[in-house]
Amino acid sequence: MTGVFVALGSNLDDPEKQLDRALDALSKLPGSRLRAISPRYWSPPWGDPDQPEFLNAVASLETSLKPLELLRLMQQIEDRQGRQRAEDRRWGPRPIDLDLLLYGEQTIRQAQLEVPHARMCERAFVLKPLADLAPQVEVPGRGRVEELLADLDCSAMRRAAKPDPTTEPTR
Ligand code: A4P
Ligand code: MG
Repeated sequence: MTGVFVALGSNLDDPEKQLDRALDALSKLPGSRLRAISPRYWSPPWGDPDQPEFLNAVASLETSLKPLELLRLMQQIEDRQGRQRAEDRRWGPRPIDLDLLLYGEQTIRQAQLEVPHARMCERAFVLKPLADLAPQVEVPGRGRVEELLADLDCSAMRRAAKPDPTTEPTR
């Protein structure tokens, strides 16, 4: 089994429910176990300002799936939740976005999959919930999560009222 971290983001069609649904689907992935879920945070849209705020969280899993198998199943979850892939609008609104942040300590550079996720270290809405779960974890080639987060501005992020994290932090 390999420890992996998945980022969840939603800004359409009831984001709280979208995250609930995606987390339920992640908990049912074959050969995998959902270990922990971070608190959720609201933040202004990054990259493309003309859209609603996002709700973000990070999930920690253990899996025996290979990286590309896991990515394919994550994309199935996005498709089931009505994700439309607008080719003309990068960083646009979506009911659910699942990004594979870290897959063990591996670095993967393939056409369909880049791990660590290419933009994760510039994004407080990714690093903050990741640091809630795993502050000491190393982003290969970049440094420890809590140190990377210290360089980012988290002032626009608001912790969602509910739900509280369901499990203990993992290291
Ligand atoms: N891909 C490569 N590496 C990965 C990976 N590690 N995880 C490929 C997931 N996918 C990966 O993804 C495009 C392609 O990336 C996939 O076909 C896959 O093979 P996508 O999900 O179809 O497209 P996307 O998500 O629109 O593109 P992108 O550039 O990944 O968008 P982002 O970076 O996810 O940005 N602001 C806030 N506050 N919170 C957000 O969550 N999200 C976005 C979306 C913009 N602004 C945001 C937020
Ligand atoms: Mg994505």
